[in-house]
Amino acid sequence: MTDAPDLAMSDSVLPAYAELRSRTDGQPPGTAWGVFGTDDEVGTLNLVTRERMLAARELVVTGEVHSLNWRVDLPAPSPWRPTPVRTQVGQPGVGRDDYLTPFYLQYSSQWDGLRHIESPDGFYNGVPATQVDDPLSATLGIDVWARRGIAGCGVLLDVARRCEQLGEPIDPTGGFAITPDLLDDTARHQGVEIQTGDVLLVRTGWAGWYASLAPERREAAYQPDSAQPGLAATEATAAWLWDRHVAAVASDNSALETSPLDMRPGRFLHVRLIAGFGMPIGEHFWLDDLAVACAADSRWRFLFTSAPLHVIGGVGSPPNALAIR
Ligand code: UVW
Repeated sequence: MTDAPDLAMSDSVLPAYAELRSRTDGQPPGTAWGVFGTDDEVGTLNLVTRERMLAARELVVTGEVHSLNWRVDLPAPSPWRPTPVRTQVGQPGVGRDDYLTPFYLQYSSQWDGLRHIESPDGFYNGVPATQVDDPLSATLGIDVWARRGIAGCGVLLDVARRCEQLGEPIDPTGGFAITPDLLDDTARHQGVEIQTGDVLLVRTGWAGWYASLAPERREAAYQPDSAQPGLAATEATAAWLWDRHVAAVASDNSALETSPLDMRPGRFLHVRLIAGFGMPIGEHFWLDDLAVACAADSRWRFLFTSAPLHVIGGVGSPPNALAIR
């Protein structure tokens, strides 16, 4: 928490999305550029303050720890990145080392950092592409979050479970779009409130379904054009996330938003969240075990911790995320 402000930013200081949308101060409408400072490289993680971390202590009741990291080699094969293979080396009688090849930092469970996505106006806070692509520059690197660490309140919205209860289970191959109304309905039904600075986890059920497939069926199940459930890739979703002032949002699918991705201007949620708000997006988080535990005692809030890898100038990172209840 070395870089965290001492006190929570007063919530009244944060503009509503409607204000971001209609801003006329020279910054792109719909972005949060400048809200956390013109040179800020932390983004919405600024909202995870010491005060909120202290509040998160109250959420630890039973001491259960749930790792939210999926196996580093799942999903496999991926249509986007080569699967890491572990090689063990060493000296018999002495010890062993091992390494992954290749080690894409955004293979399995991952944070998409602020260097991941470029908007037509540049990267988060107006950082130009030339700076992100300059090998001598680490601006917006994942190392900023690594040094800070992420520790605060987490909240799970188990949308997959809610849809089952409604008698309309989510088809993991159908591209179902989770709307703000459904997020609100899920929260209401769980009796939980999203609070400023929360790390929001959204369970679609995709990773659990994928993991249940026999290995020989997985390649067909995950193709570049495969449909997956996810957040509706709309401005309304971005507005909902901003107006709840979540610090980060993660899910158990491949892209947080619905797949296949629509990268046309205005249709790609990644751009609004990462480049626009400076909001970390988590993907391929393993949420099934946590969801079972939360449903068992109806407690959906927990202490959330994540230690991104300290890769200078990194674009993304495994989250090393834990939910502690
Ligand atoms: C996918 O790999 C689908 O998304 P991202 O590039 O955000 O990891």
